[in-house]
Amino acid sequence: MLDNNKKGIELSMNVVVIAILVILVLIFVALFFTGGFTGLIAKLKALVQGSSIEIGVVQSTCNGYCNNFDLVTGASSKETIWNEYCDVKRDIDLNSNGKIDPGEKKSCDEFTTCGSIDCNNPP
Ligand SMILES: [Ca+2]
Repeated sequence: MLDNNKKGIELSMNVVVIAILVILVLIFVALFFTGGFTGLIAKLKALVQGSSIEIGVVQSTCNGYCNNFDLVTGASSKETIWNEYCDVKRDIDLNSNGKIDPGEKKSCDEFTTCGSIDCNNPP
């Protein structure tokens, strides 16, 4: 009696696992045909590489540098932040097509404003 119950539970577990797999496959097929696949790959790549191409995320990174510039003391720290803000080109998916097109590499000062960092004046 108890054994029968156990088998029933194992069976329904299998059904649940298979159902989840089928749903995943369907999602992949749907993405493939809607062209969302390339976007997804680009996003996964960005996730793995630790760099984001979402403009909102890059913006908050840049704003973080902006806020930290006034907080840090020491010339070398200020210089590092200045470089990150003014010099480093970041991948930003401006037209949200999931990949970096020509002209979508920008430094922070090209798409955010920062009162405390003057890119014409290195520290
Ligand atoms: Ca793009």
